[in-house]
Amino acid sequence: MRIAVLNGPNLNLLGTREPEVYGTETLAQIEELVRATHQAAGVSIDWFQSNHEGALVDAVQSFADSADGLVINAAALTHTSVALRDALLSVGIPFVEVHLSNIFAREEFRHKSLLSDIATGLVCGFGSQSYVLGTSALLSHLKAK
Ligand code: CA2
Repeated sequence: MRIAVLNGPNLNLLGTREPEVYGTETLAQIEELVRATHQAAGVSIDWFQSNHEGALVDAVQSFADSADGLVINAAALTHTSVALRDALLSVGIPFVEVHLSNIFAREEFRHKSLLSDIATGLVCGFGSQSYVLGTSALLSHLKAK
């Protein structure tokens, strides 16, 4: 099984600022946690982060024929990006939306996601565990198919 985990703008800053909202772990530490979680099962994981919308669209397209599923924390693009939504629709592979914070308990503009209604599922509010839960749920979903 091969999955890709895609991360959007500013997530490269994790662990350096706003620890009260996003925790103290860096994105590299979250990547290690996710890799360690699925290592024994022999899951292949591609990990990607970009601050650029087009680069994320390119990444989604690039995994169309090579990944069984995607996990995506699109960060602020979650709330704005029709391009990312269209890319995810066009590749047609299952994806799980994840967020560190509970987007529904924050400012109103974060309550709307352009991705949730086309996602297989959504995990938010559990910090780095959102990634562990999201990747685990995606793998269970893919195995059951
Ligand atoms: O909770 C999440 O995972 C978010 O996707 C994070 C995004 C935010 O725009 C979404 O509404 C919810 C923000 C990512 C920015 O990450 C930072 C990390 C450290 C310091 C500053 C920003």
